[in-house]
Amino acid sequence: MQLTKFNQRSPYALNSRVHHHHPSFDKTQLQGWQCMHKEAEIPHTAWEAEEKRCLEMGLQGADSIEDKSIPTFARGELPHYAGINTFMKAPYIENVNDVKKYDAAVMGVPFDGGTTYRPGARFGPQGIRRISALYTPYNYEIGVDLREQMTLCDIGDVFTIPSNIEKAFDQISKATAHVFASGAMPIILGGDHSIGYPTLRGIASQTDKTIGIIHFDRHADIQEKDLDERMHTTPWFHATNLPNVPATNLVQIGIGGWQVPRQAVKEARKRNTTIITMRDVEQLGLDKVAEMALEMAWHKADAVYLSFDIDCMDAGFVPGTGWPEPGGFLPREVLYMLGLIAKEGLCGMEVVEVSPPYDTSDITSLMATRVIVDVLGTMTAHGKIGEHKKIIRGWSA
Ligand SMILES: [Mn+2]
Repeated sequence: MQLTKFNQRSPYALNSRVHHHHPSFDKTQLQGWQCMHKEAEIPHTAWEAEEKRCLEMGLQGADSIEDKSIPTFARGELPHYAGINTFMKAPYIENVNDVKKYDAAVMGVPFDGGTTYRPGARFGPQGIRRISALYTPYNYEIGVDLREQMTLCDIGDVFTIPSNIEKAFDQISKATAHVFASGAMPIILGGDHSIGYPTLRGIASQTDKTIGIIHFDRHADIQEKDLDERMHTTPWFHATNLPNVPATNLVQIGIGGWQVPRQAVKEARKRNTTIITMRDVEQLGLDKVAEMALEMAWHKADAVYLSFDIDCMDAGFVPGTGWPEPGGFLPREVLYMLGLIAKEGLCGMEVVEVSPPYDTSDITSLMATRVIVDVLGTMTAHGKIGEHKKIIRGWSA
């Protein structure tokens, strides 16, 4: 081997490499090592059942196919570019009465009649479902396989009324109440943020217990009306008027920038919600902010609902949204914080303001998918799936 003068001096040259045998170095301390070994403990039972079902329904593959688990017609998870997409190719519950058989149900709310700037969030559920097919149900770092450890279905979309906000709200509340009362945790794909009121109204109608809200957003969304209607800038005014959804349990994280209307600030002040800005997040750190948010949302509450506006992330990461605002969260910051919040349990969640017509390379829809699967993964890892059932009025398992 010929070494030039240059690479003899280079730290990358073979001769100059110094091996620092640090006495405290221990590769088993790496999360990477621990996760590698944890995977061995997760069963493959549900996967094997799916493979079997796919062969039965999709015909054994052609003779030349060496992998005998491959059917002729794509069924189930594989391949990720094929098939009819429900959320993560979860079973489609055509009969909504079957939803009770599942731990969690994805429900689309294709409504953007509450949008005051860019429309398009009515296509959010379709956009999110399409890119969600990219994912496997296993997560290396969380150490869970959703297919093996919980049951998820896709109940399809609510029949929303595009030109009538109040009728759409009534449909959304009825649908959310149905899913929640069945025992399945509602996972709601928006839709614009106006749906935050009817989704909570649906859940709150099925319990006598108190619900707190953790709300990720750049916008406060708590004024009474906007453009003379209950638009996507208003959900928390109306939700926190519900008797069992106190405003003092509303924690709003990431608020700031130039799109926070003064009437919203006035209302937040009057109702004593908790607003945490990006500056607060920078100064206090992610762990402390999550701890504070949990403390306030859960204060004398029996359950917490997560309302996640995709625009809480910096506009550069989420081009496909209704009201983009620079200066928000980085994806890995928000995903880390969601993990801290989800491990205490949630009674439902929504991801709103994904507008696929403005999206680029499905990046915004992919972020929304990621938010949902990280929450489900964390709840599964911490034994919180199904815990919300105890607040359902008249629930007996
Ligand atoms: Mn927003």
